[in-house]
Amino acid sequence: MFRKLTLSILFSLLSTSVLYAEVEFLAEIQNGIASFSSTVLDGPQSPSSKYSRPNTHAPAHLMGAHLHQPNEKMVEYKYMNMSMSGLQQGTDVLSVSEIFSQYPTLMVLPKKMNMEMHMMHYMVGWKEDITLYVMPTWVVNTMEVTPYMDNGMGMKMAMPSQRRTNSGFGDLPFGALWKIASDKEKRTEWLLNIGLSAPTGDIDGKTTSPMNPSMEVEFPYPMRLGTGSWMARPGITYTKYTDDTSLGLQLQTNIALSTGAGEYAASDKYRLSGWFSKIISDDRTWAYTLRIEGLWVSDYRGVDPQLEVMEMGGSTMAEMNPAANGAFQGGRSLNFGYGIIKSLSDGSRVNLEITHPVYQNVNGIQMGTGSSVAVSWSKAY
Ligand SMILES: [Cu+2]
Repeated sequence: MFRKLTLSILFSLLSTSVLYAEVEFLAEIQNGIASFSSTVLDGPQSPSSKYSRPNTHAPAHLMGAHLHQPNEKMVEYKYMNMSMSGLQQGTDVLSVSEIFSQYPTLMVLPKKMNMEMHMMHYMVGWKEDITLYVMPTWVVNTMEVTPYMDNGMGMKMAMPSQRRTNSGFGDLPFGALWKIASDKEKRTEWLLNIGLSAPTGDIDGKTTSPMNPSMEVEFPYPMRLGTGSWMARPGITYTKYTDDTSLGLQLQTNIALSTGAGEYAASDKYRLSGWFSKIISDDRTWAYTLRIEGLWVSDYRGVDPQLEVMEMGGSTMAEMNPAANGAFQGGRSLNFGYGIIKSLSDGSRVNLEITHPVYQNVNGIQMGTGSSVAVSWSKAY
């Protein structure tokens, strides 16, 4: 009885003191963070409070690199356009005859492709160190393909190229950005992105077969609007600020959690970015950004039976069109990015970045990636 009483008194004393310590600790951290954020985000030499410092935002292709104060919201419209053309294997650009000698069953070759995304990015500060976000995306994919006909003597003749477009809502990324560490003196912070994407993008869209206009076939993998699976999108970002510059390092991933409704899982993606940004105008409203990016993309897991099992005239779609082959989707690339960020007088920002590959190594036969543009307008309120 006595022991029980002592224990319960001890326990309640302990928990009270722990609770107190915790409250004090939290208050201290939050004060620290508040003063840190105001120094970091507005900068000691801001010309006027109506302009925000341009380079607290990452280059335009990235997200998940900044937080908002509790109850502060941000809306952003972002447009991205990526082009692809040419055909390569590994790092080599191949001619059509080289491709046919290696893959005699192919009948359709992609010529060029354009992937456009219109994104509405909404962020809201929830707690001092947690910001929530959601990013509905409208996707427009356009591909030009060239069908080939056998001339009966083992030669393939090119037919006129055809263009296909597939557009609609893509997958839905959402999640939380959590500041796990920050240093007021050194003006650094670490953000964790606890992100997911819901498979809201259509993967069953149909088009007419390039070889037979009276036949309907499903779009090949790169033309689909979504991945078909729930994706985990964990990321981690480190940033460091000085009065004029910011430095960032980010690992952002996109990993299929399971094979989705289409019986396949789309590529897992790992993107490692390092960037440098500097304010370049006296009024502190212009900044440039320089970025280097390493991208690693896996092939698809599993296969869509419509593309890789079902035969049409003795061949599957995957045997006739490299874009329908799940083993021809991955690769590695190294990209450079150049951008500018401009703060406007209403507190909003315009952010533009152009990237281009300096090295790319694709799995199987794929189009080479050309330049990519991302431009956004964002405003916090
Ligand atoms: Cu934001």
